[in-house]
Amino acid sequence: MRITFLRPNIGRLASGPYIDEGRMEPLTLGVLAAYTPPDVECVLYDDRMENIPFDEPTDLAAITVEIYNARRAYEIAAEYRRRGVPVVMGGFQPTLVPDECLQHADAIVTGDAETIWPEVVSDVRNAALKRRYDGQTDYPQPHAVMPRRDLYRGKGYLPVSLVQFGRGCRFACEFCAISTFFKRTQCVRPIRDVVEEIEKQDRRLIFFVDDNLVSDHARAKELLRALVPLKIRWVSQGSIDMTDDPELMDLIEASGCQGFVVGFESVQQAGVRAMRKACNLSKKTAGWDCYARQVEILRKHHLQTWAAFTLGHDTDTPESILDTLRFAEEHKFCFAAFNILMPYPSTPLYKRLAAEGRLLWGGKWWLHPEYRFNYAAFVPQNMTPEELTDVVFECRRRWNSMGSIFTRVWDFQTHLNSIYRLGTFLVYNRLYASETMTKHGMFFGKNAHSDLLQRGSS
Ligand code: B12
Ligand code: SF4
Repeated sequence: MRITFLRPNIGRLASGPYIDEGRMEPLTLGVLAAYTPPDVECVLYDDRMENIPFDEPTDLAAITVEIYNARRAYEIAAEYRRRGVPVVMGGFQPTLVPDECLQHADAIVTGDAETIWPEVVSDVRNAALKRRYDGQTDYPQPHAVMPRRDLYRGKGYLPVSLVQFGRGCRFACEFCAISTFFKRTQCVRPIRDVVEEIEKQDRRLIFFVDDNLVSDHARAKELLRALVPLKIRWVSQGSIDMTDDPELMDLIEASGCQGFVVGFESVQQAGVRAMRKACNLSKKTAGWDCYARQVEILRKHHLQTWAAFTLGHDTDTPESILDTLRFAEEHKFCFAAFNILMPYPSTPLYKRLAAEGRLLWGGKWWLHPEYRFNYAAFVPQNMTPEELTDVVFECRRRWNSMGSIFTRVWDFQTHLNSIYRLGTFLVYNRLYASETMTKHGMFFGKNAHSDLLQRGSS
């Protein structure tokens, strides 16, 4: 028996195909392959940079689907199903929008799949595949199973190993798909499993793909203490309330952290309150200092912060969005993501905007043939959708200019603290700047004329 694991690309540029130059190893598929019975042959194709050999014989196409690659995933599924190969989909889209995915797949798996995946494979073997499987695990990668990293070889991924400590987050930000998917909880692996996995790595640079590594400070500290002797460098995602805990910050630095993706989201206190981002409203700061105290603590620990913003909240105006750019430049962050606020299905934000009649693109922007990456997908309160798209693009354009990169590098606490950090700043700023500008306005899917929206909404 053979299973073909697939990671779909997002889409295509107006001028031709899009190849993701900053692609990372698809940990999801390496984990699934590891839970596949050993007598099954596993092959992996990554649509982000290689052609999928649809005619190669296989017994099952297993596709990981998130909202941005859903359109392309459905095209890939159609190719396999036309050839009589059953298709199973799993990931965020099948979990949060199951009915839509069921129209394009023979079966879906919702939630975490490690425990249920062997049953799916067995059902395929016995030609008894069910339509829906609801997965659940107490924690990621149970029984210390290690991802099949051999499947990544020769595919040109960035030289960083993806590892997970946990999944989920305890906060409840209005717009967040994580909070909806994991129901405001975080589950973590036994620390000895994480340490063992890192020790088996050739690489010393680790990306913990956790949604919020510091969701639970006490658990995070246990992990960090175990990381100190490993002498690795690592990056992850984390909420800014980490800066309220000096012991945690010391351990973060001592264990080799290079920086976090931090969701600042907005520079307006009213906006942060309205989106219910509790972790950004520090009780230790008297009044609103616009993260000044927290950023200083991150800098003191030499962290190269990737600041993430969601722009277009009801409190935002074009001017307040440009203030976000000024804030990011003033603090000389290493990287920044100026994201338009996106209504992800099943989130409280999506439901509210739908109830207020403010969703664009028929409410299914991810399927619309004319929707383009980084365009507004709802009617903002204080500007037109076009103005929102334009002002966010303006932030990206200015942030990624050579002038901005040159100005931001001058921070001896962070980017100029070591040759390694300077290298990170220069190499990845160039890469991300080029990727960000290339991807802007790309179309979803590969085929301009497929009628997925009609089918998706029927
Ligand atoms: C790491 C990561 C990235 C990395 C890329 C990783 C890579 N290999 O290329 C980076 C930082 C580059 C990135 C980029 C983006 N990401 Co991202 N990313 C993640 C993150 C944090 C972890 C993914 C991961 O590896 N998890 C570990 C694996 C083991 O878990 P898993 O993927 O959930 O898979 C399990 C189950 O879901 C299920 N499953 C998943 N697929 C399948 C398939 C089958 C067949 C089966 C049976 C089961 C199954 O089984 C697995 C084991 O239990 C997720 C959040 C998350 N918790 O998953 C967001 C997430 C997937 N990303 C998201 C987004 C929006 C993006 C971007 C679009 C951001 C942007 N605006 O540019 C981009 C572009 C993504 C793209 N399509 O190319 C969203 C998607 C939202 C949604 N509703 O779908 C998520 C959920 C984060 C969020 N805050 O909402 N991302
Ligand atoms: S802190 Fe981050 S991961 Fe947690 S709910 Fe808010 S946006 Fe989502």
